[in-house]
Amino acid sequence: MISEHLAPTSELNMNETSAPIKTAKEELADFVEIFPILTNEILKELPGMDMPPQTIAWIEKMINVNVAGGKMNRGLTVLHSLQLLVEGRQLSRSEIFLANVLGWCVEWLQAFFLVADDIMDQSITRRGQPCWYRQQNPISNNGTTIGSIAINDSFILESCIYILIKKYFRNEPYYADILDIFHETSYQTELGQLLDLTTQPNRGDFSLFTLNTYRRIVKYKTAYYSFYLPVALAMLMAGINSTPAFSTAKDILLPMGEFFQVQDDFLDCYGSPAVIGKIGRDIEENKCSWMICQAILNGTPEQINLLKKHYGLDNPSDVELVKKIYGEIGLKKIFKDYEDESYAFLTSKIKSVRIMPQEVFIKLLSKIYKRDL
Ligand code: DMA
Ligand code: MG
Ligand code: MG
Ligand code: MG
Repeated sequence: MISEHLAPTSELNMNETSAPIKTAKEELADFVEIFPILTNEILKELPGMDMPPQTIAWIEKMINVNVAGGKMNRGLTVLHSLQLLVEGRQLSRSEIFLANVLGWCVEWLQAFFLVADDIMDQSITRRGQPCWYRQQNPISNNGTTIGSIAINDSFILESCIYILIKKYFRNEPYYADILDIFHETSYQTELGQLLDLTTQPNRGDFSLFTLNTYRRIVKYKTAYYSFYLPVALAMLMAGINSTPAFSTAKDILLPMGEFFQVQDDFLDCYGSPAVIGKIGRDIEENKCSWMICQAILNGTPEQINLLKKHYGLDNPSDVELVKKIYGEIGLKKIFKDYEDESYAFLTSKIKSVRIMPQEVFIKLLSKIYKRDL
């Protein structure tokens, strides 16, 4: 068992990371390498459950399309955090493998949410290809799409998490804790998606588009699963069981997740689809995005009235007008200032951490600061 670290860490230094045991490239290769092993764990149960070959092929394709091919930041964070939590001690091969299995479970969880999110957001592309629900149904002989079968596929992706956790962690002392945290995080994310989807229906009514509403949405829909979950899993693996350590982690990782979703909203408007792999739809979908909240806070009454008329319409000329007003209000500059402020805020918060290595948080922040995808 890895002992819980509670000693003060050295002065924060952005250029100083603990000696890498493997290069980032090798770490990524290790992570990617186990994906087919995990997929096979899922698939090999299916013949014994009397599933026909075409069903098994469906699930294989569905997993490959939706779980693989992302940035894998969330997945890699489990190993990176565990490595920093044990402070210099070299992890065993089996610890590395298990951390990466949990990392892939986070990626599976993300796939489960994204397949459903793209249906609910009526999105077009994801990771540079049509969203799963828009892809050709491989079984159909008349060109129909996967469509609403994707709803059930998202449930299957969720179930895979528990098959994998059971297979690899059943005998670990923290088995129940990781089950709990996956269940709790799923619920939090689902609540976030509900908040997101229920601020969307009343076009032309900006009364819900406030920063307070926004912050609640993104804490639940993004921050818990994307930032708190991977680090908390590493903490559980490291044998940390003090409530204050988890509270400290949450206190930093939830604001970091909020910052990440603000970037996502900015990129939805100004990111390049070729780079981010998805086509923005927040304006068309009348989303309570950070962009519209800031436009309302910074625009003139005339600009806000124009936005009320044109925001939330699935029509290129309305979208263009909204973006023109965003330009007039100077949202790019407002975002840049926000990014700098958030970075300073998070860095100073991290500097006050004593209960666990600050590097866990610095590493994550450095992965997302000034990202363009
Ligand atoms: C993402 O919100 C939240 C979840 C739970 C997937 P989003 O719809 O802004 O994400 P994306 O821009 O990737 O569709
Ligand atoms: Mg979406
Ligand atoms: Mg969404
Ligand atoms: Mg988005």
